[in-house]
Amino acid sequence: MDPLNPEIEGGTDEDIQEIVKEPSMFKVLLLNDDYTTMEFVVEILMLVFAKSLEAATEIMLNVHHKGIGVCGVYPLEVAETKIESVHSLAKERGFPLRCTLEEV
Ligand code: TYC
Repeated sequence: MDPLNPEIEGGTDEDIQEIVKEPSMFKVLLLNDDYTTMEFVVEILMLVFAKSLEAATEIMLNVHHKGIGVCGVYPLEVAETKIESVHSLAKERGFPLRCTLEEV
């Protein structure tokens, strides 16, 4: 089956559906820990996820109380790049802050 010509090349309905589907989106999830400062988490949310001070504070407090929370929803490569930025900035500052992703 030629992915560029699924109908002509005899692709199944499933093949065709897969090809025309919107790209998958991924939630970036922030994890709580006992060592990263609240100020640093807010800074990260503003810098990496373009949140306002108010939105960043709300997300940070939600993660602090519940253990996990959503920073945003992005295509895979964008989500992965944001996670790398978080981990590298946290490492630079000596914080164990972690985040992960989950398909929507
Ligand atoms: N629990 C941290 C503290 O009390 C703050 C914190 C919030 C850490 C959110 C990580 O994703 C996090 N200093």
